Amino acid sequence: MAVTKKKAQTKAVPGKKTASKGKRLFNVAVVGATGAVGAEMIQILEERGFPVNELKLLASERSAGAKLTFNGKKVKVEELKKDSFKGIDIALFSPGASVSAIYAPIAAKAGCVVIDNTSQFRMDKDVPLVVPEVNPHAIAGYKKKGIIANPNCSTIQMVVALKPIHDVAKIKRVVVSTYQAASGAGKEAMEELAHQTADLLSGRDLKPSVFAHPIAFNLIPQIDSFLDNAYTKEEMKMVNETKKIMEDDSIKVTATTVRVPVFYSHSESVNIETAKKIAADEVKKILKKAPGVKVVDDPAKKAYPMPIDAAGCDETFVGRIREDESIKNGINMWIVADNIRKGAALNAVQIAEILIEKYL
Ligand code: NAP
Ligand code: 3JN
Repeated sequence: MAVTKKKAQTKAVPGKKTASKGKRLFNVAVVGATGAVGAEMIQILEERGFPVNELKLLASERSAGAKLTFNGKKVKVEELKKDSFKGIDIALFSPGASVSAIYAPIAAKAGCVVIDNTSQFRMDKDVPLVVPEVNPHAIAGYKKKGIIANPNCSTIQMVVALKPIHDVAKIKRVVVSTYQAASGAGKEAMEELAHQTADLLSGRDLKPSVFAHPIAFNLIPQIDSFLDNAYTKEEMKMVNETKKIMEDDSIKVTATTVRVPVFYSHSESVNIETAKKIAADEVKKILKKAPGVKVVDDPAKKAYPMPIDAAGCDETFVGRIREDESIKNGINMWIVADNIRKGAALNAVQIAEILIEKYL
């Protein structure tokens, strides 16, 4: 498949990176192991030396028997069943919300801690919604249901950049437009983009299947389904999840989410209005010190974050930082991150790292 993804870099992102001798090992299950997010979870567990004893790979009956590689060894994929979680300490879930709705509580009841990548539990008041750079303390709340929720990818990269600014200048309002990669819609969506690109250049008819419209050489201003208020679910996820993670219901957020013909990395144009005046240079200074953030902002050198540079990286890249001259206290910026890594799999593994270090 015609994807561009660099070798993963694992710098500047908080959390434990290597297991040292004598440390406890954990039995880990990856649910949705054959998907775009699941495959990245397996890779990140390996890259960061997560202290795994047994790795259990679970998917639907379609994939049962397939073999995936972890730490140089082949591991057989098993069909997800009610008794899949016996002896498991941590389960990383990404099989879709309807499957998590059934199996995450079963896994939690079997005694493991679930870190769920779907939207199923994100707004549940008894389930912490965590971005380690922003609200790691919230992980403590996992004990109520045995479940920790991973936010939506578009929310994660935005709050990593906004929280350090909020702490200094208090953000009153956020206006965000996203440019979301095809990988956010799963591995079949990436194949659709690749095939449509070839078909279009070869003069063949396009047959949309995952997306409602052709994605090659196009933009689709709809991600997920529409709600009664004319926003999409993806847009309202950004609104509601931002308030919960930042622990501030007063922040006003409005979003427009757009699918673009890019394989990896979501980009976001973000405008903020702050209570306290903050200059662009001060924002740059704050973000240069912020955990998990890399500032790429040198207009003279045409340096700004781009999806092809962020793919395969762990950091959230921020650039085009400038004052919004149309209002008193406004800042514009451009935020890019690998949606499958920081937007999903890496964030989940970082949560697991804090969990074993502080709570298990
Ligand atoms: P994907 O590439 O389509 O993979 C889906 C995975 O779920 C596959 O492993 C699939 O197994 C498995 N699965 C599907 N139905 C199942 C069932 N009934 N029982 C067990 N496993 C089942 O999708 P993806 O991109 O990895 O995303 C999966 C989910 O992760 C999404 O639906 C979403 O909830 C979440 N997600 C979250 C973010 C985020 O923003 N944090 C980003 C992307 C995705 P088979 O191969 O056997 O079909
Ligand atoms: O489209 C994207 O770029 C991100 C998609 C995330 C997603 C896709 C299908 C179902 C989600 C999510 O994480 O919110 C869900 C879901 O769990 O509802």
